[in-house]
Amino acid sequence: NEKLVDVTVNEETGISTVTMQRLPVNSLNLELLQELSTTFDTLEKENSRGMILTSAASTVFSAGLDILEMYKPKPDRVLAFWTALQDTWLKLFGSSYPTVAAINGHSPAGGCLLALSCEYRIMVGPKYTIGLNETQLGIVAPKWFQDSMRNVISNRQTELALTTGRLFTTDEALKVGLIDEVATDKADAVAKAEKFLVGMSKISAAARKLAKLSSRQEALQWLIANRQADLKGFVTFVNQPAVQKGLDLYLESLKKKK
Ligand code: CO8
Repeated sequence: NEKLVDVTVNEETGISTVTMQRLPVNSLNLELLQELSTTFDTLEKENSRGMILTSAASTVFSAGLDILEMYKPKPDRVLAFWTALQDTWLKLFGSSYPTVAAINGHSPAGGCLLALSCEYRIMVGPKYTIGLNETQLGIVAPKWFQDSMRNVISNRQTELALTTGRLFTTDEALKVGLIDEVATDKADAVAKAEKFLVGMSKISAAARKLAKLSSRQEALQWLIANRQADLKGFVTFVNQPAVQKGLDLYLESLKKKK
């Protein structure tokens, strides 16, 4: 079994690079989410000095949730799938260790969620796009997706981005604050991420962790308190005939692009 996530640790700096490698587009299926979740557990347990999240695909960071997990879903699997997504987010968004997304390609929907959950974003420009585009697919980003964006850009910009389902180009994302830096290529993005994390290592780990978590606590607490309702809401939602029809059409449109 090929691993869907590669982890390398720089012995000198202690920084881990976590590379999603579910080609071609790192769509988040149950197995990829479980591997990410386990990886984040390990980093937490080992008191990681910092993590860079990136992609092995050449033009895509992550295409978001695997639509095939939502299309004609099997009852047990869809429960495990959404639970794994909740777990992954709780661990990444609430990690003690510092996190940077080196966004080396397109990053729609769930891909954007992963990037937003990190503390710092560096994106390769100029031709890729990032955003929570769910409304363009006729679905609504769950509250904790929205909260993740609201933790990064203003409430006003979040509402505008969510209602329009906007995908931002690298430059647009920089302008609004959705990303922090632009890079010329993946190597440049990773180098900039390392620089950010090495800078972080000069700051008290306990103080930075508390500062991070106080900014994120409300969003984390909401999901922890509402996990079951959120899960039930998702399962009910995806099983609606109109939603299934929409996913069917969307899958067709992705295929027809060719
Ligand atoms: N899931 C499953 N398969 C996918 C996905 C996906 N998200 N994205 C792409 N694929 C497949 C394509 O169908 C294609 O398959 P095939 O080779 O069999 O035809 C293959 O991956 C390659 O895709 P492309 O040819 O489109 O690759 P490109 O490099 O041209 O484009 C993109 C890459 C830009 C990422 C493009 O594939 C794309 O836009 N994908 C869809 C992205 C998207 O809209 N994702 C949204 C998923 S929904 C989500 O994440 C949050 C939902 C929250 C649910 C809330 C409910 C309450």
